Amino acid sequence: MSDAERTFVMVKPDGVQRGLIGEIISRFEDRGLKLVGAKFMQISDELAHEHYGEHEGKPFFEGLVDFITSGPVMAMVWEGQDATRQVRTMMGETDPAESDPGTIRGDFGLDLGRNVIHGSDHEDEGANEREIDLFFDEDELQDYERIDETWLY
Ligand code: RTP
Ligand code: MG
Repeated sequence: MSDAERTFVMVKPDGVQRGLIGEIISRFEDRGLKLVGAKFMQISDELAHEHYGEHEGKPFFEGLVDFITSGPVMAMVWEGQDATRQVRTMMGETDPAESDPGTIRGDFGLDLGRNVIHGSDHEDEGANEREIDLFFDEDELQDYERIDETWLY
């Protein structure tokens, strides 16, 4: 694989409560992306502020922090060619109303503030690595080959 990349993905509290973890993992597995890290966890107030730091000061920021800390999330790292962009395409737009059917937000979301999933921004250089570092220690990420990799690349 020429440009293998790792990206950070998280099923948000609404996705967990609605029982969408398995569905979302299946979509990434089916696409050929490889799961290299996963953690079912509660985000602290401090971690939420750090993770969404780019939005600090915006009118929706405090609501966003309250929401992302309101229940457990499924934090994950997925690997594959151009993984950050692939995941963002599969997620749809920030606003579910603008997301095409077939995308995760287009299939499962209705509201901008309850949009089921987070993925690293592919237009923000290095956001994927920053977010992976924020949520995972190096020894929590697995190096292995998936048996179908020969046929994916
Ligand atoms: P995320 O970071 O959660 O994956 O979402 P995103 O990249 O698609 O969108 P971003 O611009 O990073 O915004 C982060 C989250 O803040 C909420 N939001 N509310 N105008 C608003 O009320 C507004 N804008 C953004 C969304 O829930 C979005 O996912
Ligand atoms: Mg974002």
